[in-house]
Amino acid sequence: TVRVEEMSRGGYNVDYSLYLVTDSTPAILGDRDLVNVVEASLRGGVTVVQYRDKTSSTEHLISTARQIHQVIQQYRIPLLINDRLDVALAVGCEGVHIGQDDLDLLTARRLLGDDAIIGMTVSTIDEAQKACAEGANYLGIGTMFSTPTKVDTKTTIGTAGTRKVLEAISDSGKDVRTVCIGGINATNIQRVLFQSSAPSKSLDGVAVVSAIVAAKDPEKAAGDLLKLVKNPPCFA
Ligand code: TZP
Ligand code: MG
Repeated sequence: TVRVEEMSRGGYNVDYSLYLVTDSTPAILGDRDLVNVVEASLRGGVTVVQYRDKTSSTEHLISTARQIHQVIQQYRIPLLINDRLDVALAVGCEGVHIGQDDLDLLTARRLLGDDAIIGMTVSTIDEAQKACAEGANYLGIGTMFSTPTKVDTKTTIGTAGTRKVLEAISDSGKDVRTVCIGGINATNIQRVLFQSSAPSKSLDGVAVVSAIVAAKDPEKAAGDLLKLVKNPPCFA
């Protein structure tokens, strides 16, 4: 597999501005083809893709991840797999995203190696500090707002909670990247970025599912979101 230079060393140079998390359920994907939707979002400008599919067979996960990886390499951006290290290893993609209930970070690092990108979902300061100490490359902080996309969310932390997590990790001494996730769309994305960022540490980007995957035109949706992330307004 070709690991482009920008993605080595745990993805140090990865642009996290607009992080797409996929969803294959009919409620969000509809009857469209996931690989086509991902391709459209790449043309629109997403900067990271996480393949997240909680229901398909291992065989389907591996074949879909291979197809996405094939496409994404032309854009020189990373493909990460949700939960499934076995799928990431089988495909030879750039890394994984794990949650608090998945395989632990130190084990994931041992299995995937130093060059892999390993991200973790955190919703509290304790979880964030632990993930930093254990060498997460980035944190997915959330759930920001309640969202029909993930109904098993226990707590929503809002912009104030996200900001507290950012403040707490700003002195961890680790160069960890951060994105927020949950209920973020074109209407609230700029306010979310502005209100969540602490003086000592800003978010590096925003992760979305339905704002792109459920959009009528995923390419345009991604392009519009990217513009909003890259052109922060002045709220003062
Ligand atoms: N983790 C926390 S919220 C969420 C995940 C995977 C889903 C976010 O979906 P959406 O459609 O962007 O609100
Ligand atoms: Mg998980």
